[in-house]
Amino acid sequence: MRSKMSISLTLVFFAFLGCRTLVRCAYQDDPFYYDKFPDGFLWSTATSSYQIEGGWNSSEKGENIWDRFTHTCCHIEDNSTGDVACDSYNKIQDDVQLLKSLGVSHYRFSISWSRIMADGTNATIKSGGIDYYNRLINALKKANIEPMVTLYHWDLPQALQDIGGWENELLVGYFNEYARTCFKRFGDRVKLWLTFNEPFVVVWVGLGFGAHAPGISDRPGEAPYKAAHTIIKSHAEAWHTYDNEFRSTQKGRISITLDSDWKGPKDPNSADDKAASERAMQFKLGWFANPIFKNGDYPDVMKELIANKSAEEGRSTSRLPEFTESEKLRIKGTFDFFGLNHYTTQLITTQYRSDKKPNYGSDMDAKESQDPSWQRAGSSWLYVVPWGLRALLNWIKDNYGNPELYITENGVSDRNASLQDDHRVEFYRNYINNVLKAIKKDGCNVKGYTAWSLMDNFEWAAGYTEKFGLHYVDFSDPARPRKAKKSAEFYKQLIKDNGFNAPTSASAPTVGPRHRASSVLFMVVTLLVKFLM
Ligand code: GBH
Repeated sequence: MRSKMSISLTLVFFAFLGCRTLVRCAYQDDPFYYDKFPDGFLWSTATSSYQIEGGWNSSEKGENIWDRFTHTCCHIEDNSTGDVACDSYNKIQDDVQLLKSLGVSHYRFSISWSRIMADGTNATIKSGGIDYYNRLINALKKANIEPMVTLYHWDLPQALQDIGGWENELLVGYFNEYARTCFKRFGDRVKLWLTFNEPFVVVWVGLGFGAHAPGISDRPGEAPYKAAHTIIKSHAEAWHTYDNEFRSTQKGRISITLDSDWKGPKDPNSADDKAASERAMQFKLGWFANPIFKNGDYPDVMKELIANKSAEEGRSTSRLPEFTESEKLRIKGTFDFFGLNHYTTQLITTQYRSDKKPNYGSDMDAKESQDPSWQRAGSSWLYVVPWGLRALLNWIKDNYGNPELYITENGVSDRNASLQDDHRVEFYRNYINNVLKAIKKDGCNVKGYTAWSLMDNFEWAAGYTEKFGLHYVDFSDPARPRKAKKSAEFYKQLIKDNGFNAPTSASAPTVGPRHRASSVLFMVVTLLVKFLM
């Protein structure tokens, strides 16, 4: 009786106060939140080697899988290549100038493996490539910008693909040698490292359906699992190499960057949709995060579903490889923070496969769709759903013990050459506001944010048709001039303010004293109700 009364009392206050600090309302209904980010919050922007550098055969650089892929017809939408791209190989000063003007504290870029080791091994170390990254890192340090360096952003030396690529376990050793060389050569100045960028995309888009290099698509139920297995071990070994040989002197931190969409239940009130959403999250983010950030092994639901389907297909073993007990111990906890790339959201329902064809895509018994009201972008897969980022950050907090987290990519595309990119300003404003809410209202341990990308660049299979830049690049001009878009000005101001200043006009929605008073009142009542119950 008394508890029933307390519940109705609580409900009345929920209704009275609407979406307030202590009320769990739907993220999408939560109004814009004006506040600052915590002191020391890290602001960054990112690029990757193949997408910007060009100089594809300079300084004895070896061929990599993206050179091979783009030089072979017809994988790229506009038949373009990264041969010149933004010509960043010759434009260090220009790029650093853009970064200085933005006022970022950090710059995330990647090292091209085949620039450092032409065939991917110690036998072919190239001083020209090492020299390029030394000059870039020194220019950044001089400008007071901290480098955040990704070792592998998809451009595998072709010679290593020729022996089977990530499906060959020998790559664990080769990657470790490459990582060690980078720590040795650059670690005196680089204090933030990422082993892999988005291993999911490497194994699924590259080796599952083949839209990315090396373009393998004949075994979508096997190759991705096998390659992921090698990548997870490679990551773990490189982490241990840093931990054992470099951490005490270089005092940096190292992790991996995983990409994840938010895969929410289509009907949030349906238990079946919620279970499907959970499966989809575990099959995408959990595939890599569960071993590294949780227990050294794949998520239970993956092990179970893939084993069942493998048996159904008449196999004696699961298509999902197993880690040995000592491998699990070696993998578990190989992170110093959580690196996260995020762009978009899908709605998930259950769907069982109709055939017995082995395919990662149907192993999870889930189907995705989008809400028709969601705004589109220049990429067909990218729907603008700002609250999805907050939902995802909370899912990570709840599943992996609220690790320190850096958002290492977030951004939006268009197909315009316009500098008036208002839609991108809105995108950043709303996504970053959801990061702020995740920190301040939900207690997520987010330490930094990175905008993708510093400038328009080679967008993989889409070539130069999809643009993600804060800066416009004229790819028809051999000098590749860069120009700030409106979004660059917006990001610059946001960094300067370290958050969102409340609008001054009286009519604008604010988070003022009235809100604070109601929050306090609400807190008191909640405590009272809890006490009574
Ligand atoms: C990131 O991937 C990458 O890290 C970055 O290099 C890239 O430029 C940026 O996002 C923008 O895309 O259309 O079927 O070929 C984000 C994940 C992976 C999403 C590839 C789009 C294309 C699938 N992306 N995917 S398809």
